Amino acid sequence: MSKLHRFLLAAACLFALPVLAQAAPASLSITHPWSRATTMAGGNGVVFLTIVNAGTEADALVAAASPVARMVSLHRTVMKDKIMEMRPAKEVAVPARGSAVLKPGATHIMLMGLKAPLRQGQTLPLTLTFRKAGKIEVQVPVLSAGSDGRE
Ligand SMILES: [Cu+2]
Repeated sequence: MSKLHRFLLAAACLFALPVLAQAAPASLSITHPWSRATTMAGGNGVVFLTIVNAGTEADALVAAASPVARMVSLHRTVMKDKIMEMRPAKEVAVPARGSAVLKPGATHIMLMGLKAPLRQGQTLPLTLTFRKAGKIEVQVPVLSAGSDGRE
């Protein structure tokens, strides 16, 4: 192999990498992410969003992380004796050619132990980990404390 060939191969690899990285998570997209403002540091925050799967294979959200909280958990809300309770969810299923809606009163992402209060108007970075699609980064707008997500 000539020196020129080696150089061309190396150059081709350099250019090929970003293209591959973009092509991987194409079937999943995140729409309408939002969070609510909080009043105190050390409290908990919540994130809602919709995961749309345009692909023909089912996937699942298995973890979430954000630098704004000490721990991030997947939660679901259940009614027990007419009282709303939150339970950890191992994963959130995303059906093939379907979607998973995380919304108030149902499945949500809990930001446990906020390092600073979430302020209306800021955005927080969130990394979602899917079993098949891997990691997807989302920027989550923080709405008012009492928001229902429609503002
Ligand atoms: Cu919760």
